[in-house]
Amino acid sequence: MTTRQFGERVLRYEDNRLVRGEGRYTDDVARDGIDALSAAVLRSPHAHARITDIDVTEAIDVPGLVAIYTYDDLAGPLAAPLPLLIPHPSIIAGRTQYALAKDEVNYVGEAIAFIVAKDRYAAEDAADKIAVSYEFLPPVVGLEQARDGQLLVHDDAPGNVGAHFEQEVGDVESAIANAPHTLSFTHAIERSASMPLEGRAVHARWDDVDQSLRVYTSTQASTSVRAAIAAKLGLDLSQVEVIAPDVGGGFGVKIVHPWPEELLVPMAARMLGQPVKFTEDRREHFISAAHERGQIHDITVGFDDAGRLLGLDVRVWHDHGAYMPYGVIVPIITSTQLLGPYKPGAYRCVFDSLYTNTVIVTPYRGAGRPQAVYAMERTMDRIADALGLDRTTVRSRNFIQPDEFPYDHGLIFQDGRPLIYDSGDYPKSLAMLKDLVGWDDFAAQRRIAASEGRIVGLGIGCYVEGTGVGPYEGGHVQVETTGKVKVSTGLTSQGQGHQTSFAQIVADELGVPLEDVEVTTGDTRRFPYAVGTFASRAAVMSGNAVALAARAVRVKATRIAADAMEVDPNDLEIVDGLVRVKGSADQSIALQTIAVLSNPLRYAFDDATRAATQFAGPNDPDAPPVAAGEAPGLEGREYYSPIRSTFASGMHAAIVEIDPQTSEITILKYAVVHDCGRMINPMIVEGQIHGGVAQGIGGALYERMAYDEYGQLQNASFMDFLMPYASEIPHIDTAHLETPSPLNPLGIKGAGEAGVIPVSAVIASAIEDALGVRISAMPISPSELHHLRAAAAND
Ligand code: MCN
Repeated sequence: MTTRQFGERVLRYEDNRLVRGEGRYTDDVARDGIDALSAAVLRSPHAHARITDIDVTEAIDVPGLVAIYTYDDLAGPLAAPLPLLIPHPSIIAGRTQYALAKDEVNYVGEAIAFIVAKDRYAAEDAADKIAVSYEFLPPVVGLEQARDGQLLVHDDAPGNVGAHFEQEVGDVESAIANAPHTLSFTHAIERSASMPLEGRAVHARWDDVDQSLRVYTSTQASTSVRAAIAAKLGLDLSQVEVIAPDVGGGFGVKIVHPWPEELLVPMAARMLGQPVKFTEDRREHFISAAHERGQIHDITVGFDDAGRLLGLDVRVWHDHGAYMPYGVIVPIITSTQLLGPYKPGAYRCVFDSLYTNTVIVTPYRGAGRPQAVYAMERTMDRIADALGLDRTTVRSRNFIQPDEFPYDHGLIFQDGRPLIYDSGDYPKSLAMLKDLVGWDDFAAQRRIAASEGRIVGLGIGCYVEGTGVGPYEGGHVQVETTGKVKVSTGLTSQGQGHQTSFAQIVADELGVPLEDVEVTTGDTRRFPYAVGTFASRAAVMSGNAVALAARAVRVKATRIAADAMEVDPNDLEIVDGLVRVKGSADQSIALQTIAVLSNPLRYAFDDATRAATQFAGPNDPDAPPVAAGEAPGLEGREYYSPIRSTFASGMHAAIVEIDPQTSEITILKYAVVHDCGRMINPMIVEGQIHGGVAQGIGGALYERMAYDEYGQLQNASFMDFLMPYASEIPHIDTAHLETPSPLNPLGIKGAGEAGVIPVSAVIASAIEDALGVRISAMPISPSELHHLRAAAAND
């Protein structure tokens, strides 16, 4: 009997190959027989300068050099700036960079020249010999300087404001003016970045006979990269194939499409008629990929004696670096998703998105939500402090209740649609979390710890997260004549376990064993139309699409089987890979046989399959015909488009210990309650959450981009940019609540970003609880905490 796979803790079958070192990443593609030329990029050493001259005279003599490209070599659409991917009415001055700097550079790391040589050594030697003359301009570094507006990044962005946005629900000013209690404070979060193990990499080959490009790239969105390459190189889509082979992590940074290198490598491959590849090094990743998180939030809140919100006024200052390829998606998410599980009374959010002479900002796992949750949850803690209430009491008094769904905040979401929560049970999540972390027993634990001279604190953070954003994703399911089921979907995997979870869905829909299902992602040859992997959308979007495609296959299989067995299709069921008359194991026909029957040519020519199908070929009068208008083959292709996003939610709590002497922060316990609707694979969901929490701990305690006043990144290596090791990550207790989404057939909500979202809020809450200090900026290091304690002691 085939067991049900949906909801099972199935081991990820893609991992076996990867942990054996048998993964095939973009940089490995060059080993396929033909040696690729190697590319290096000459990057700006200055944060802000005009380029007055580029002299390649000395570089062209470097042995092994093949070509040097600068802006002047870019032709047609490639000479125009890169696209602004998500336009938005709030954008006042939307600047994007050129594939190679035209006449100015706006951050250290901006690409100036693209050098192709027989190997990377020669390419870098030649890059060293290119002489660029600059006229220096003063850089704008950090939000304070950008806000000040004395110096400008771009002349056409006065005050460095790239975008300004306001949303208001109710009358915030009078709500706050009439509130019995008000508080005002500022919270800031510093810049950080995703650090996938595999950096960006591109490999391209031009086929002169077919006049076509094949591009391998380490991306989260191969179909979008394909569209960008075709548009920028003036090719038809049908002339470009983009394949994301194994991708060693993305975490958001690889959604950007296209990176300059994703255009320059194919351009060079086409011009030179030879394969070309580029693989960035870690320093390049720091200084020329993307960052996120840098925001300041000024908050004023009005509330009643019970701690209920009456009005919330939030002013956000967002640092989006030198350009805005993704528009204002990050601050829009902050401003619309800040409310989390709460009813705010009146709400106003105003943001300014500011240019600085630093690396561009694009969504990084969580995308604006860690900042939003940090601002909101710190507000909740302050209200609790002000009224002397338990922090969970204040939260629960403001929760949207289970009978209030669908809940409409009256806000417009980043996709231009109303922000409506579909389902959830926040009071139940909180009750589960309190049990899991031992909230009510903590006072006793604290007393025991104090008697031992130890300082401990308990923190909490709650969030709601829009997931599964549209517009669409597709799935293709085909039963092969071998009986194997091939599934493909266009979005790309970077380690999320899509192969296993999509196989689980299809195995159930077709009643076949899991091991017979093989899933391909991220290959435009297999599936040309797709959007990409971001915004925790794959499970909702492609999960439902492959389910719909499998259902289409089931309908077709049932029709063919009904014809072959001369029964009513309504009397048939699919069990264990057989289409059979309900309840009768004797009258059945294997899916594999149906796959053969669905292609009449095949059984006309092949004795073995004729024997298996018991028909003498398509001319056999008893053979089931292919229905008029029906395509041959046992396959289905379907697309899924959601009405709107579905809202996952969760609550985290942590117990921290602070070293009385050194102020070192140790996380003793971490607890998560998470609701992503129906889970396809709870083990994968937990893996996603645990990875996210680890990333969040990095953001809360260690990771920051340390720019100096000249716009030089001082910690652009793993020696200096601190990431937590396994030794810093505690055991994470996880419990699940499943409130199915009513918006999609499988009832799924996304899970891929959830873990990271509330961690800074939780850790700040726990440290404040331990020490009674106020934390207004994250991340926080032991030395910063030490100074805070000293300042508090002197007050
Ligand atoms: N899942 C499930 N049941 C659910 C929801 C999800 O079993 N109800 C499973 C899915 O089938 C999938 C995984 O959990 O295998 C994550 O699904 P989903 O929430 O749809 O997220 P995506 O697959 O769209 O992944 C994107 C998300 C984002 S936005 C970032 S950033 C991120 C992340 O996932 N980057 C990652 N997780 C990552 N994990 C790894 N290893 N590497 C990255 O780069």
